[in-house]
Amino acid sequence: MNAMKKIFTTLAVLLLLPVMAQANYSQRADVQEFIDRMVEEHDFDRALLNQWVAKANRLDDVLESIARPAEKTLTWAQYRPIFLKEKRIELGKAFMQEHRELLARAEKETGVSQSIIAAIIGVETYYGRHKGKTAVFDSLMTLGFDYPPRSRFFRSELEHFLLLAREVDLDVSLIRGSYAGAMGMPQFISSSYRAYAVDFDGDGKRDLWDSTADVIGSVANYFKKHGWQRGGDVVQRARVKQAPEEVTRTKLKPHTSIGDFRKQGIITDKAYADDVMATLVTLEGDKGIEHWLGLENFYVITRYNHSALYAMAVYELSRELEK
Ligand SMILES: [Ca+2]
Repeated sequence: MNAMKKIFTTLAVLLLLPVMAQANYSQRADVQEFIDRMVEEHDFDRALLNQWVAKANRLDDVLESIARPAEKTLTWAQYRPIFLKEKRIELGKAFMQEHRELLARAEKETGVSQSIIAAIIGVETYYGRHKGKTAVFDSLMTLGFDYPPRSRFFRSELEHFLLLAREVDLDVSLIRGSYAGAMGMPQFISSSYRAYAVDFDGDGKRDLWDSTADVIGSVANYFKKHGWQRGGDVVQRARVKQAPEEVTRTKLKPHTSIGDFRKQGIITDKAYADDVMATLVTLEGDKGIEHWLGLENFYVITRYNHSALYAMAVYELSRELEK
């Protein structure tokens, strides 16, 4: 009797496993409300939405990743070597050489430096080599409906993703990307893809997977639309006569004039007009604390990824690519 019971229990567990992998999103009232809205506001087919949702998986590794992004857990000394490796620099120089005409045209039209465009693509996906393996629909369902701290944002991205799929003809169930739903060579999230991607090779499609031209044009357009200043600096190393009273978290947006920083004993070798705005960037480097002044273009890079470390990595890689 006990043996039989054990067999039945084992069988029940085996049968339940596939069910447990499914999240049963279809049964949930908040998911049904979302479907109602997609049908009413955007004229989606309810049966099709229900089909997708019924097959959606809850991805626990996505929930783990979102809770500890590298930018929030690493110091500059730990973060920098990930992106400033010899191989990434070498491949970046080859990328710039191969696509020099497209990069030159993008810079001419938008003012965004060629090396910054290449560095972004290098940091995001190793120049298109690592575009992400997570099913975007599953990750956005998971984050939209099982991650309360940012459910509003990710439900909105899910809405954009479905609209994008309709606009540029993507298969919702096949598209893969990062754990947070970033896609293609430049890792655009759905709302950015819809708002900033451009058709730079003129074939009538905005393809951020297979058209390097569209990718280069779209990254440049993203920066232009976020206020990139042609020829403007990103950051300058600063010397600090007396250490600031407290090391505060870096504010990404320039908030203090260079003149006021000078009065506080924070100076750069390069001379700027007193009224140029900057932000103090304090980093834990491998040789101790580093101080930098971030200018407007530093802030623009953080519109791509809201992190001072990210902007510094893109900047330093871009400098290497110019050598
Ligand atoms: Ca195109």
